[in-house]
Amino acid sequence: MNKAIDPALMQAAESTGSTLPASMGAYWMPFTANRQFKKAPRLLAKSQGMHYWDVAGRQVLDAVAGLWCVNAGHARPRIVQAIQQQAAELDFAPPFQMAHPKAFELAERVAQIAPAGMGKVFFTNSGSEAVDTALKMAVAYHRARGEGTRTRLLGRERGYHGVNFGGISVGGMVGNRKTFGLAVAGVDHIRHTHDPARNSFVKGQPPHGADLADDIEKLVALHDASNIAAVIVEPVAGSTGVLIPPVGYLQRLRELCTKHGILLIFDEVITGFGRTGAPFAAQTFGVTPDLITCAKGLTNGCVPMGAVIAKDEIHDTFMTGPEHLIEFPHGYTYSAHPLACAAGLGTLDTYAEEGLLTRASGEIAAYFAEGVHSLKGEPNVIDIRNMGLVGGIELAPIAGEPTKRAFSIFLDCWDKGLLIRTTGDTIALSPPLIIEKSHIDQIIEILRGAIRKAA
Ligand code: PXG
Ligand code: PLP
Repeated sequence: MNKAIDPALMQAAESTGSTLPASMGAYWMPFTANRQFKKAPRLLAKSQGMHYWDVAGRQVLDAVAGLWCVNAGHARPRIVQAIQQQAAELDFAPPFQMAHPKAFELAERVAQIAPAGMGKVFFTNSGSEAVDTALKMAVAYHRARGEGTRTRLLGRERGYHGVNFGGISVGGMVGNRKTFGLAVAGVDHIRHTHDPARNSFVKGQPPHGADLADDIEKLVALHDASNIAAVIVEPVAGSTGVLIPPVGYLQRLRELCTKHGILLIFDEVITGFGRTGAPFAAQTFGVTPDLITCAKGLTNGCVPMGAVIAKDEIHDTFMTGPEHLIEFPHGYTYSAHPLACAAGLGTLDTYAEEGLLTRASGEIAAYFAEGVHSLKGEPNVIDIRNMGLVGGIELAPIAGEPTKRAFSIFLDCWDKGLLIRTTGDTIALSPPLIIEKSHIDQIIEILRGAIRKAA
């Protein structure tokens, strides 16, 4: 297919000085209905603060921080400058048996805001790579300490851990798994915590479901703890539709992992960098895992980067044996890329200067929660969930056509100048942490109209 751009869009773009591609045929788009999209493309041209502009010059309010990543808002000067300067100064540095100063600096800065005792940072280029790195680290750690039989991995139903083979194996979103064969062997899943019958329309953490963590005991009884390396969960599940952990659930997971010598991995790709009101959700919920995976907000989404943050003890376990040998045979060509490190430092400076990493625990989050929950009672709204600056609005699906209602709301919002995200029939909101009350009012008003229209 070598599809030309719609002439009307072409004309609108020309009037704003945007250059459109001559053809849309070659680009195979990720997680997109390619043929549908290319018939009516949504093309972005510019971003600033809380907004995007499309190629026709239309302003769009960004209620999802791009894709849960632009936590400090768009085109922030410190980050822009850092990237520009870095590109001119040192474009690439080989990461194996070589390094550059900013890699060490960024690792220190990340360790400073991580939970106490989690002082070691391994860089990747995405959340998916961070997840696969953490899973390999867990298995290798047990082997390094003489428990090489601990190779099994546990995930959770409805989990999203990126798209690489390790990530989809521990992940629990059937659409992302079912078409890709066997993937990684030796994986089991504990039950998810979504329980609308008992927990619907609860603000913040739902009261029921801590006992679901006890599924770990069942799997230990089945396989024996001596065969289990790690369990990975998102503290707040994002991609699957914003699932908030029940009161006591994460604490219970921690207890059981400690009891059985299983590593606890928090996948904080979405929750990391201030989304829940603290630098990491581990701090929001007062539960320290053994490994944290993160990405997105690490560089404000400006340059691809992810990381695994490890407990000192895990790192130190690898640092034995002859010093000339590579302790962890793993890494990416672009691990700790200079542009990403520069962007990360500019990002952390911006977060610190503006107090953004704790802003989602304050007044603005309370206002956001009120706004989101004010949609209760609108047609087809069957549940509303929130935490920090994350909101999930679940809709009753159109009979026999799941996802269609939510997607029609997405399209309607886009037409009205609002970018939201939908997954299944849940609308997810995760605005930049710089959001003000007037933006929240605007988001809720447009969304309310679109929900009514889709009834
Ligand atoms: N883990 C979690 C918890 C994530 O949310 C990843 C891993 C993978 O990160 P990368 O950088 O490889 O994409 C993510 C990514 C959505 C959506 O619609 C969310 C993500 C990705 C795509 C769509 O909510 N999160
Ligand atoms: N495939 C080939 C043939 C390679 O040489 C490399 C890296 O050198 C890779 C894959 C991995 O690429 P990356 O390090 O960017 O993940």
